[in-house]
Amino acid sequence: MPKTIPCKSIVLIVIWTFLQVQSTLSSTDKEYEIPSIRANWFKANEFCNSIGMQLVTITNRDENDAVARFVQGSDKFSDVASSFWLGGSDLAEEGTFSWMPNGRLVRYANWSPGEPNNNNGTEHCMQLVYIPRFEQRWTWNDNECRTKYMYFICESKPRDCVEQLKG
Ligand SMILES: [Ca+2]
Ligand SMILES: [Ca+2]
Repeated sequence: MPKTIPCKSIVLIVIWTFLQVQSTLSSTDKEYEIPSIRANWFKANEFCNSIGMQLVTITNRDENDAVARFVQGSDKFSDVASSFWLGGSDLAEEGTFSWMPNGRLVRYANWSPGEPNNNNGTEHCMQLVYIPRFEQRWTWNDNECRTKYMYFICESKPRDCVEQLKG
């Protein structure tokens, strides 16, 4: 083994490692599931956790599209009107939405026109909506967290760094 590794090699190794980690973090790696039960937002969080997943987070347009495609392919989808809980809320601070599973602020957002409206001062939980007659196609609404009988979307939890490097 040489006593010193050329700097160029180190740079290449760092770049290669970075690219590997990046690729395992891409949104396409997420697995989604829509359980067969309907629930309020709190129970939806609990249920996803109970099956080793988490309530879905959406951080960019591609992910919103991926979730929409998944929902469309499921038997819980109605092309007349569909809504599903997402993992975001403004329960911690009114008007500031964050993703419950990881505590991150909602930066990318895809609200329906006029939403979030915090209707009656009691809407704090996010849902994905598909109601074509209202021109709402995979956009978001805030709704009352205790609204029952709502389907919801779970996603696989992010793997930690060690697991990612193992592949
Ligand atoms: Ca609110
Ligand atoms: Ca609303």
